[in-house]
Amino acid sequence: MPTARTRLVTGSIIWLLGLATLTGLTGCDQPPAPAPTGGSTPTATPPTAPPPPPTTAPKPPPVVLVPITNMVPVKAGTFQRIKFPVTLSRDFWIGKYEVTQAEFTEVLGRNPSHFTGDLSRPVEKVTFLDASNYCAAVTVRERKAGRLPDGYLYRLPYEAEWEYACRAGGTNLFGFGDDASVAADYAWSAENSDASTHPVGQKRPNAWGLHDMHGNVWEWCHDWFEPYPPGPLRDPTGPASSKFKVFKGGGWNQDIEYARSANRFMMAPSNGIHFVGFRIVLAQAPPPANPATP
Ligand SMILES: [Ca+2]
Repeated sequence: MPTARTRLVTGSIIWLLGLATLTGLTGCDQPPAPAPTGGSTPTATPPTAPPPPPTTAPKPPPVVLVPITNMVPVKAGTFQRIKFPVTLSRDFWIGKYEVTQAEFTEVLGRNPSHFTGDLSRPVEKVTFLDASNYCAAVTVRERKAGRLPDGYLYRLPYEAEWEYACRAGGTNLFGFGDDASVAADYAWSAENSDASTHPVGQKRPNAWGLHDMHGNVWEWCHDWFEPYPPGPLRDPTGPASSKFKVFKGGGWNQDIEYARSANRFMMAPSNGIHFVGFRIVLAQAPPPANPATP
């Protein structure tokens, strides 16, 4: 029979076990329940979207060179100028015709010519500066139009380029040979011009397809005028400075003998006269260096 003391001890043990159960003290290896946070309901965190790729402007398509109408490609090469060879190391383009009054007027908005009435005549009474400004304006226009890549430009021909194109591979006095009696087929000169310019391209072209290289109007070149350096030249661009600029090719006002490929004349760059015009070149820029020897 349990005694009263035994019943008291047994009852206390049962009471303590019940208390432990109610207060959660059922084992030290159970992790504590997480404490509620502010009473709010936990929510799932949405997955983070990957950052967008860095935005870069689309690359513009490369500019493809599109020469203006009537530019004739000329291959690099060598020609004989008096005693010495002159080498042009890079291809270029040159105008098939002298620049017309229509072209000049369209680009610069004025026509300085003496012989009016037909805009297909070559422009004349242009100063060297007028001619250079025309080339610069065409360069800007073509660049804006996306037809002229960086590194190319329109400009006046260097004297060596002009003579090389005029000779068209020949070694004669004229691009058409040495026989001046056939000159009337190729050139407007004092003998047949009736003291006037004529619309460009009416005479036969030279072997490279260029018209009026002899006659009609003389043509401004880029170079300052000085005697040529004695010796072979490679890509000559003329002296650094002088009083006068070169013009070439003869014109309506003078006999055909003055239109020889090698002949040259000169005038101050600020002067314009009614027998001097120009044609243009398209080439890589900057211009080639000017070493004294190849
Ligand atoms: Ca001419």
